[in-house]
Amino acid sequence: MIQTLSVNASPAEVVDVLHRDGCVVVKSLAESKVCDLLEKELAPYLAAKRDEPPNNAPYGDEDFLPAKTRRIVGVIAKSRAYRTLVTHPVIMAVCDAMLLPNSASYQLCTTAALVPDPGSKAQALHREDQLWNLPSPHPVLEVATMWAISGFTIENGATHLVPGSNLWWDDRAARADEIIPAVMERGSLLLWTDHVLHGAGANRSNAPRFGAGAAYILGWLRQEENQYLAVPPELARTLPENLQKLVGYQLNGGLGFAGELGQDPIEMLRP
Ligand SMILES: O=C(O)CCC(=O)C(=O)O
Repeated sequence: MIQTLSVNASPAEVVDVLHRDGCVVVKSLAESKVCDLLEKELAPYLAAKRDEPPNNAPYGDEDFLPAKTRRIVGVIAKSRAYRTLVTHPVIMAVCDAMLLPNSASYQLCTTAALVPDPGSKAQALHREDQLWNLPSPHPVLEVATMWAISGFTIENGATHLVPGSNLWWDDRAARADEIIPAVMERGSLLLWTDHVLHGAGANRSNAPRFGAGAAYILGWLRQEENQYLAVPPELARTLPENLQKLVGYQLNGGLGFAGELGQDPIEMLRP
């Protein structure tokens, strides 16, 4: 099963479950008005996606990018509500505990709205750490998150996860009975670590499933989404400092200087 914690759970409890199972749900963490605003802000982008392949006919048949699943990236630039969600104090505390032991800082890896429409197939199970292809076991490289902006149900394609697969060798395949849907109410948060097998479920309902994802990685890894182009300095200057840092405008030890040798890039954002 996927453990579900109450809104009052401490970050330490979340971290304990993540170390044990590799995944956990925290109930009702986002205010309804933040979910409403996110839907409103992303509505035009999602509407435009309906007209693009592979969402329009003829449908593709990709295992990793199933047809009829709309994806919006570069979400920091597109939604103020999303900026609130990605800096939620519970996520920051979990990332502090799970990522800072192996890096001086952490940063965003990807930002996405993930909307499987009715009729979308299940995504192939995969692991986030496949991006870097490091031999396992390795330290936790990434904490991934998914906010339920709609409810997540068995019917509408709740994310499938394999609890405990964070501790498996790469070649152990999941049995069908080990794959569990992360059923959660609107406003809840799913978190998982990089070695956990997971993927979007099939949407057999008659309404879209709406998830807002963000992944956080060690400060010395290459980001999957190029955040400096997704959030260029003109936009970054308008953001709070904690978000500027998460985007990547910070030093990680000796890495990432700009302007002068060793200079913290965040100084380039100051007037
Ligand atoms: O949408 C989901 O439930 C999971 C998506 C995912 O894991 C991915 O696209 O990498």
